[in-house]
Amino acid sequence: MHAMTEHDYRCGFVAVVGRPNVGKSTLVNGMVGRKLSITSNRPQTTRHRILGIATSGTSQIAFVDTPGIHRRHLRALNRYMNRVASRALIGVDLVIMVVEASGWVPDDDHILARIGTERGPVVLVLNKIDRVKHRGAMLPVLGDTARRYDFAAAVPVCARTGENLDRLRSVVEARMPPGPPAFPKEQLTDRSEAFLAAEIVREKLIRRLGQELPHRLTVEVERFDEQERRTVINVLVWVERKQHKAIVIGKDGGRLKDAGTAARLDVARMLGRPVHLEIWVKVREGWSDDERALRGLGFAE
Ligand SMILES: Nc1nc2c(ncn2[C@@H]2O[C@H](COP(=O)(O)OP(=O)(O)O)[C@@H](O)[C@H]2O)c(=O)[nH]1
Ligand SMILES: [Mg+2]
Repeated sequence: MHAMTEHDYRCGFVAVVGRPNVGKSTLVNGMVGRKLSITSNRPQTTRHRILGIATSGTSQIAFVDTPGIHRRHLRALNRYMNRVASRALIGVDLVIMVVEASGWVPDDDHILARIGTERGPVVLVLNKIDRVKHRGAMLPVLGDTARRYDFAAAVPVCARTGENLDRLRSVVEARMPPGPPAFPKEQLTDRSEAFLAAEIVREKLIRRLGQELPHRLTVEVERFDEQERRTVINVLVWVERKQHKAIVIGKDGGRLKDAGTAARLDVARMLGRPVHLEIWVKVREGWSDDERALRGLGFAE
């Protein structure tokens, strides 16, 4: 047996790509073992590039969570998200492409085409195996995907429960370049606590809204104040129309209150201390198709 030396350590960057809703953010959270990136079955849940850093005794792997690539309704916000998703591929050591285990769909071809061929190995993750009735049903899907691209590996997982993520970790780790850790070992992300808190507020709201409004809503931290006993956070929720504001607030303020309570509990758990959270909903007409408004709201590359 030989002792682990500095030369055996591996460190690298992995971009996680795929069409919207396949479970990219759930997967990154699972690999890090902490919820960093918000998830929902609504469109545009992930809008920014978010690093999830998984450090072990043998490796440090920085997973780059990305927005899904959008092909329709290209407002300024969608174009921003597409740029973020494309740039996330630059300089990574490996790409994880996530598809649903139930089978390849035409939009997956579009993602594959955007990955290109000069990005190093591409590992295919077949997610949501919990929805596949029996394992035998996976065989034709695996055969089909193998014909589409020379994937370095294909790993079926359930990101939601963590099933088979160990296997994925070793498949990825084996392909990371040797090198010392790039981040301190306790660092889990490149994002601030204020950013993560605002994202949690957005998650709680969009999970309580229909399919359309989540596009039209964004969050901004106005105050993040670490006091002696608690952290005081003020969040602004921006919508595009008066009617949207009424929907977000809900009857007798019920929806906002409910989302606020859920968000406060999650943020307090994340920070490990009590949180006082206030949320205001404001209208800013057309913010999602206005480059300048977007930059002011934190959509800057
Ligand atoms: N059944 C099932 N649902 C999952 C799994 N992974 C993610 N989901 C759900 O799929 C939806 C989209 O997940 P998300 O991580 O936000 O997808 P993203 O848009 O690719 O980042 C959410 O409702 C998740 O809870 C899984 O392994 N099984
Ligand atoms: Mg996501």
